[in-house]
Amino acid sequence: MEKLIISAAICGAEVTKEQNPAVPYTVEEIAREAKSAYDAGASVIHLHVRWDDGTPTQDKGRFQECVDAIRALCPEAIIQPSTGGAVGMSDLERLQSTEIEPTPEFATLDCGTCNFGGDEIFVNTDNTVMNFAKIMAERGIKPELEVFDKGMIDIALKADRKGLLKHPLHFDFVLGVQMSATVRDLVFMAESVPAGSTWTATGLGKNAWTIAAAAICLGGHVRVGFEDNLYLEKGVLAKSNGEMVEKVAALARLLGRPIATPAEAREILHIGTPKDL
Ligand code: KMH
Ligand code: ZN
Repeated sequence: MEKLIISAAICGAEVTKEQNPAVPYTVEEIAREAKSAYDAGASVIHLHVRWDDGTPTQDKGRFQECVDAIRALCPEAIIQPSTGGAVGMSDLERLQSTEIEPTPEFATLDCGTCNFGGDEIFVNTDNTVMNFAKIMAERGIKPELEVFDKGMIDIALKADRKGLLKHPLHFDFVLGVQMSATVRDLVFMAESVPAGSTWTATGLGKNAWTIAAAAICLGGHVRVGFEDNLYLEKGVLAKSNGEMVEKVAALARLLGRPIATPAEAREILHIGTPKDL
């Protein structure tokens, strides 16, 4: 089995300091959270950014500042900007995170529209998905194919048939938003991607830990962090993203699966180093 890549989704666009005071907003807080995750074993930092008051933004300048601050503290980390942003943002606004320097090695590509709770809908039409895939291919950015249900795997495969994706494909199964987050669902998703693909799994809320353990056993990779879950265990707020990454690393140690360094993660994911870009 490959070594385990741990991704830390340190901030997200939706969670707030009212829910957990450790959720980062400022550039310094975002860099601090990235470092806590990196030091605990995360090789990928999935990045959203905020203005100082917590408002989510895809502003290119703010992304640049946050990426530079993270890079200064975590020189080898694979920084993965979100192109999803927050519900309601335009495609042009969302794509700004891919325009920073150097060009990101890795970024998310959301592969369909989904219900986001209450009246919220996260809109990704087929045209948006194909357009984002094309732009990322032109910029040499490896997409992490964010799939919230099986239909989104099929939309990603449509982009693949159009020649917009390079193999091996890499998926992130985001379970617990639109599709439920059970081990059966995870196995179904893992069996639905093309042979040779790599995948990460994310379980929302309390499902973070069962999904992490199952992904470790199944040979997938794991994402945790404040974007997806605020609690270390029932009733106990996590004090940092690092605490959550450390819990995944402990599970992996118990289950005998070594953790990938950033260099090993780049090899597993078939992405270049920042110097190559
Ligand atoms: N915040 C969600 C609306 C991504 O990062 O690509 C979108 C999201 C997915 O988090
Ligand atoms: Zn995200």
